[in-house]
Amino acid sequence: MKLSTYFRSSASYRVRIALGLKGLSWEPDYVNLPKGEQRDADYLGINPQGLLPALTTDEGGVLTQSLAIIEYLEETHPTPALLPSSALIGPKCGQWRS
Ligand SMILES: N[C@@H](CCC(=O)N[C@@H](CS)C(=O)NCC(=O)O)C(=O)O
Repeated sequence: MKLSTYFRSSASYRVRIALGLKGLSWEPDYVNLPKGEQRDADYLGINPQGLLPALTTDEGGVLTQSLAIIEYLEETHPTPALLPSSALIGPKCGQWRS
């Protein structure tokens, strides 16, 4: 899978943390935000919103929005789990999402 990312993008960093915790390998697609590369036609073809991150799956699907990408990673690679399975503690972690 390929992650469109930039080192100073906090939303991309969330996804990189999840990929790292799950031990998944990924190919970087570096998009330089200060240079405005997120508005280049090539990147708008991946994410018309012009925002990072975007994940291109091995099947060629594209996901945007860091939390949606993380949910996809959790669904497709459930181990190790990112959230505790406890009925109370799992949703408590969700309280921190924004
Ligand atoms: N809610 C989105 C936020 C995406 C976002 O705002 N990304 C920033 C970088 S952290 C971006 O691409 N900014 C480029 C711009 O505003 O032109 C997510 O979680 O993925």
